[in-house]
Amino acid sequence: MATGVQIVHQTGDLDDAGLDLDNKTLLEMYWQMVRARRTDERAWMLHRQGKIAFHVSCIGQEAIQVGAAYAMRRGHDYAHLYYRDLAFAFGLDYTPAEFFLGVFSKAGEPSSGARQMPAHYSSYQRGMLPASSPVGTQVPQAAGVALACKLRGEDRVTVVTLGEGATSEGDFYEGLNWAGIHKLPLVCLVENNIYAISVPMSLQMPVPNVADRAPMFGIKGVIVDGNDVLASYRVMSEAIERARSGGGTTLVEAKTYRPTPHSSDDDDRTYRTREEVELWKQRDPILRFEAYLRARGLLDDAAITELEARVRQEVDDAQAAAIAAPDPAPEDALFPIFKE
Ligand SMILES: Cc1ncc(C[n+]2csc(CCOP(=O)(O)OP(=O)(O)O)c2C)c(N)n1
Ligand SMILES: [Mg+2]
Repeated sequence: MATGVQIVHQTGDLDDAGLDLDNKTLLEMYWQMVRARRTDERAWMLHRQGKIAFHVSCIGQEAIQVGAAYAMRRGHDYAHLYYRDLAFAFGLDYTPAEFFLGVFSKAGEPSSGARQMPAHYSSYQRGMLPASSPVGTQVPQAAGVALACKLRGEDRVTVVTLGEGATSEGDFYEGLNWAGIHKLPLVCLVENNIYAISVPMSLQMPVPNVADRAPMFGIKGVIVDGNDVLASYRVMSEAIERARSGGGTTLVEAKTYRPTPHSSDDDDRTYRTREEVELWKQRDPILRFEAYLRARGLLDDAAITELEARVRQEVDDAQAAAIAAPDPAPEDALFPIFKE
């Protein structure tokens, strides 16, 4: 297989040429992005009201996440997500109701029974592998899952995600080295939002692109505009198809940005200018997809008003249900982590 780095798409108008997405699916993807955005905004509000302890945001990164989720065979392929992947999780059928159980740490929370911090998206039924807090550890774990699929002769692909800062960890190198040697059915998606909390990318690596490292693992590297949902879908579909058909691992780098602070514990005014944040807000992935759908005649003001009302109702209901839900029972704290 040819290795090297391919730059597929730069910031610009969205383009659907050759994509297998019908109108219904396009509108569903838009809904998923708006649903994640409104859920996320509600979490920020609840935090500022002192009602929840912590939030880490997906805002600004919805396009690559929804594009990637829809490129997967959902329910068949495996996903090893990281904390910023709320929109990705929704794309894999995770719900706002489950998200709010997490931020309120209530019984029935599906990822870990509310034992972990929020945003550790996991779901056995949906093939979402258990998330760990140390960044980067998911890469060798996902490589192991991909190896197991290969040894069993299954046609399942594993998609693992992380931030560009997490690629400074040894786990990233070990996992992708293994994936390259064994031509694993793995897609490693790096959501490059330029910052690892306060540390800019230039202090994490001396190369301009994360994907520049792909050739050293003997795998293909691809760079995509991660704020363009259609380009993201296209690149992820190709990488997943390559993995499924025996072509091995791809390192996909999605260029994106988080306009919010790193988490509810961060003050981003200490390390970046407001002008920079405003510039990226003009490349907002939802606004860009909306412009495309309007130009295609698939969306208008009335449809947006209806969709926003529907999303708001779901978010309101999910929040209310989580507040009303019981706390986990104290005796459940250690089980099933330790066997009785
Ligand atoms: C091994 C390890 N070191 C440090 C941390 C603390 N930490 C949590 S998130 C984060 C920044 C990660 O940045 P990046 O990978 O770029 O992802 P982003 O948050 O920007 O999406 C750090 C340093 C951690 N969780 N694990
Ligand atoms: Mg980052």
